[in-house]
Amino acid sequence: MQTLPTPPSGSVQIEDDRTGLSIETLKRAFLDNLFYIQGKFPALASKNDYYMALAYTVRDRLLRRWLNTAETYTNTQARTVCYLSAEFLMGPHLGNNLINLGIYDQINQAMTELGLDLNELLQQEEEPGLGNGGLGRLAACYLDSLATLEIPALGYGIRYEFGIFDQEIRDGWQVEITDKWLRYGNPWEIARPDWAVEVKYGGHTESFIDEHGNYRVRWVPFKVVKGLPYDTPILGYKVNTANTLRLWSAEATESFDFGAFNSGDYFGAVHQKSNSENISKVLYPNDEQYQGKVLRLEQQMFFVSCSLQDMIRILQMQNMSLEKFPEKFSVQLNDTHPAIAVAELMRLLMDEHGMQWDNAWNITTRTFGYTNHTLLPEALERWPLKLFSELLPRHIEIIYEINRRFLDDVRIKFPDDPGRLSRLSLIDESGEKYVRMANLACVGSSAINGVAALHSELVKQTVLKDFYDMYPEKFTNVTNGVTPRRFVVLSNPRMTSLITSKIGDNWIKHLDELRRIEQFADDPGFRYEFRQIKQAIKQDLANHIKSETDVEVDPSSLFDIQVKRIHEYKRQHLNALHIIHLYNRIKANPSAEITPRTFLFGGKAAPGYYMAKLIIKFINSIGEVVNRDPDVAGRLKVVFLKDYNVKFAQRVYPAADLSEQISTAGKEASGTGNMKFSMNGALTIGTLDGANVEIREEVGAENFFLFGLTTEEVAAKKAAGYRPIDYYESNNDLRQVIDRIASGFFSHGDTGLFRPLVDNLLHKDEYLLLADYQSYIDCQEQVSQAYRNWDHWTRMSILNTARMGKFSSDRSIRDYCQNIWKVQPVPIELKDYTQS
Ligand code: H53
Repeated sequence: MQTLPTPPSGSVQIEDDRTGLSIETLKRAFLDNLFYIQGKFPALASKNDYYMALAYTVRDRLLRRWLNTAETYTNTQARTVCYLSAEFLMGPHLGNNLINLGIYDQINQAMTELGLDLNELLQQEEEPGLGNGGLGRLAACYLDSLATLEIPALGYGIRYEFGIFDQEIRDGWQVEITDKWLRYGNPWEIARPDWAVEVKYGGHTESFIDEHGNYRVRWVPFKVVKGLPYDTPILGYKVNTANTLRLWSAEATESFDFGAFNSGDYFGAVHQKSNSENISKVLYPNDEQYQGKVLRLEQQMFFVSCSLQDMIRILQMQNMSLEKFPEKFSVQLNDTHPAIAVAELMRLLMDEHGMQWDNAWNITTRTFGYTNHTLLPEALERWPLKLFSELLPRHIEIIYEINRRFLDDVRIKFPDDPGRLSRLSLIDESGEKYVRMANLACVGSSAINGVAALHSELVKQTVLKDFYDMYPEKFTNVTNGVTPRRFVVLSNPRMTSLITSKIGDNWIKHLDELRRIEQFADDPGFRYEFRQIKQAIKQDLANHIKSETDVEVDPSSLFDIQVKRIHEYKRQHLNALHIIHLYNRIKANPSAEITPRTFLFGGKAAPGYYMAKLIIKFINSIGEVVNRDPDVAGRLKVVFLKDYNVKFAQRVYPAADLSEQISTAGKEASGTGNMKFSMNGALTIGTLDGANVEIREEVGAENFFLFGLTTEEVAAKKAAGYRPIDYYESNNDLRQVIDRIASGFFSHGDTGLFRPLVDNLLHKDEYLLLADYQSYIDCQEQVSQAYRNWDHWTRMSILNTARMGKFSSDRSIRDYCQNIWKVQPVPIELKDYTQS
């Protein structure tokens, strides 16, 4: 290693190798980390060694901000947001940290000078896939915005050893591969064994009278698991705030049961250990599908209890009384997954800290807010009472008491209404008994919100109607948002430079300022550059597709993209019907005028969701036929891109011309992919569902392709007895599409393969594909026509980007801070530890 020159005393400031930002210092620090952390020198180093050395170099530059932040929060006893979420879908950290630190260019330069390619090193990072889809990614965007807005915040979740599975496609089918993301180590986290806590399960409770004559309960558990926190710094954009994502990993309380070990039961001794560690082993891979597995409830209890105990520790460390809990912390429940927190906080306050019920309840209800993310009945969590009581015997007692008092309040407000009482009860007693987690969350929170304007209205009218009648003042809306740092600046550097060259870079923190590029929408030079950039990005994606799938796609064709979890309500198969419609048109008349299109799909299906997996096979099978039919002459290409994740999403959004947001109205709570596409200049084809409604309002109806039934129309159609077969029989074109599938044309003559899909569409069609079919096809025809006028298309595209300010997650977080959390920014000053 190079030795540092000694400066003449007092005259030269040496840049510290762990904080300095000059190219020379960065290079030196990088080589130092390669040597001392990876134990390699350049001749021996792998790409991963280089990635790790760079990650540590960047992490060093975060640490001062992180520690300054922690110190400031402690000294000021700052009010803090705690975001409780079973999922955090963070995506790769390196690129984002470079952007937020403002050192992307310096690092790029330093790597180039060392003969390395920064892009290659960025690709090397194994992303932490600790989430399924929208809900987990939203949590990650919110952490970015909380830090950027200098709001004291902690994200609390689970450090799954295996995140969302990697998806392979074999013979057109999805195959799941274990995600071993920790295999090469995780440079972004720091373990904090000092702050480990214990979580109890099972056993029984005993009551006793304490020395003050109070009735108390003692819980004698069957097993105790240790929760070990791992912290990851979350730096805001160009601020000194670095908040913490604290993820809990489960361990046995004793690595070995020495009793069993000494008596010769080696297996039994190790078994207890591995049993405990199972709790944080793997993320459940279902999105919006409740899974009544005991391990899942163990996971929920695990991270919730660890996190609440951690908050109490923080409070005590700051010499604050427990009474101050709701002033110190605002705790947000991300869906019902952490809803057990309501009972657990009650238990901690009463059983562990000797508080009386009324006081504990007052503290609890002032602490929590609950966000609802879905109306789908299959996603609503309800635990079989027996399973719940066996695992959490103390919590069920507390829930009964909450329920008893709550139902008394209901009786006062709504006398003689037994139906209402049974719907509102925390226990479902209509058949087999269940604990209703949404009801627990509603009773125990002071605020309840949906995630888009339409969704929040539907929440009040449908799933939580009785709660709305009971507590109308608790209900609000916070429309979702996404971070422009990751999804514009990092994903789309070319568009970022173009915009910044015109209006400066203030928009990155104040996305409303993007409006200022509206004035260039009619400037031919600007339009030209905007379009050139899109073309270049499409070319890059085309190259990637070629290398991944060997399919050649035309970068000047319309890139029509649908990437998201595969689910029937999201209607990837409606998109597929449109492809077959176009294909049939070509087959009927090979010289038909067809706007060339590349259809791109990506997304994972829950491993147990048969229909979703069949839809993947269906899309791949269509691609197989269409991509090689000489009549098509390359005008249509269909590609399913495997293993859609955050890293890949960042390449995809900027390359889209058309964004498919085609869920049945009333089913998609918000959607956030819709926002990421539009910010990057894609036009949307969509229904009046979720945040599409608000996106259309913002970008203007003339810059949005709308089709399909409204929520009310969907409900009316179903109420009137929807018969999909009527659409099949009365629409020739639709009939030809369905018949083509049923004939085995896309399945090598096998008429059985896609029969479940066809039968479902003809005889059930829960998501009304056939009812929306013609409207969708007509709308797609308008898209094709519009794309022929590139200049006008580009204008619409620019206006989409310019008008997306509302959908920055900074705006969402401001809404939460003002209306729900009541928390203020705490700016962080940089203190130089190296001098002290
Ligand atoms: O949450 C997103 C929404 C999206 C909704 C999604 C979601 C999950 O990913 C998982 C469970 C759940 O209840 C909801 O489907 O519409 O945009 C963030 O709010």
